[in-house]
Amino acid sequence: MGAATAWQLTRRGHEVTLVESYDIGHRQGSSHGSSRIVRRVYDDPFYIRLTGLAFEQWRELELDSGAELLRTTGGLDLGEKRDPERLAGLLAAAGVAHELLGAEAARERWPYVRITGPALYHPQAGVADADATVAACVQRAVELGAEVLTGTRVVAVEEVGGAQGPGGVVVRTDSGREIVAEAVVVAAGAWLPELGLPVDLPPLRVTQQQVFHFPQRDRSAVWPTLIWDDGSREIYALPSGTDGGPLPAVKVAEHALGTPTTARTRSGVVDPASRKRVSAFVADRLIGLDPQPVGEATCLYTTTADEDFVLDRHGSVVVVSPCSGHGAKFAPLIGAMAADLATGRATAEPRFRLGR
Ligand code: PYC
Repeated sequence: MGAATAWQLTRRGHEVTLVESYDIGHRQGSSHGSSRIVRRVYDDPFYIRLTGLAFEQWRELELDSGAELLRTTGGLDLGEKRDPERLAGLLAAAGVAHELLGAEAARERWPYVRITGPALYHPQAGVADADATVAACVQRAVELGAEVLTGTRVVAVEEVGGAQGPGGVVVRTDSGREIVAEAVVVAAGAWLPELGLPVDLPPLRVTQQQVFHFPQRDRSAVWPTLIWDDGSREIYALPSGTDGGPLPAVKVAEHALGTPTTARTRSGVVDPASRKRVSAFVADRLIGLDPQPVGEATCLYTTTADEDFVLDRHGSVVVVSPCSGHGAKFAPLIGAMAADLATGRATAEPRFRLGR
């Protein structure tokens, strides 16, 4: 989200300094890896509309950077609790192309998935390469004049003239460098509570999550993205990209059931119980995959009580990106919204306010 904001601000002609504690592409947060789901389906018209705006921004980023960041695969929504029929109604109301299939027709079309109920398919879904997206945003921001300070930790953010004034901020870093700016955009995800910002944050739950990569039995099969919620578990799956190794693989994970932690103390060790549950799901439902994972990784979710994002401005501080595990698909759009807040072009969307 920080890289996307830097890209959006520099292309509008603003002077930007990007400060990163680690290196670009590090694995200490929520943005690493080669695959994230992009989709139109949500059980909420507000987010369905936002996904449409996000796809427009993805196209702009691909055009501007010349990088291919999205791969269209189509997406399936399955399971009683996910309720494909209800979701189809919401997509129809929003004018989003989709098909609702019965179990038999769906099994015929995707024989490598054991589908036993209605299936919602929408063709616009696909996979974003998260690592390539961060790299493209940073590269374009640098080409457009941004300065990038990596390996540089922010130790304090101080409002000039207090939180009420439009006085700007001083950002102090562990290298001794101080950056004076009209506004600072803090997109620190799980690290946000650690920063001691002069802002009241809402309650945030940081969890360590894990993902697993399973090899495809049929290397030529084109897998859609999948979200499957049968009431007992919510599983998502998507083509792995390069993280799955040299042969085609599918990334599968549990959306909920992460381990509560903090950015500083997380173990980075995969929960074996999650590996067992996900492998059992693969053996039972994703029958076109070998249920023995060939790769795995951990990452962090930072989740608000209502699972909406935080994207708001307090004084000269713009807070972005507790994204509750569903923000990646919006990255270039969130960058644009953060840029609007930082430059005073817009006020916060009520659902994304700090004090909602
Ligand atoms: O928002 O599509 C999503 C998603 C999938 C896994 C985590 N978030």
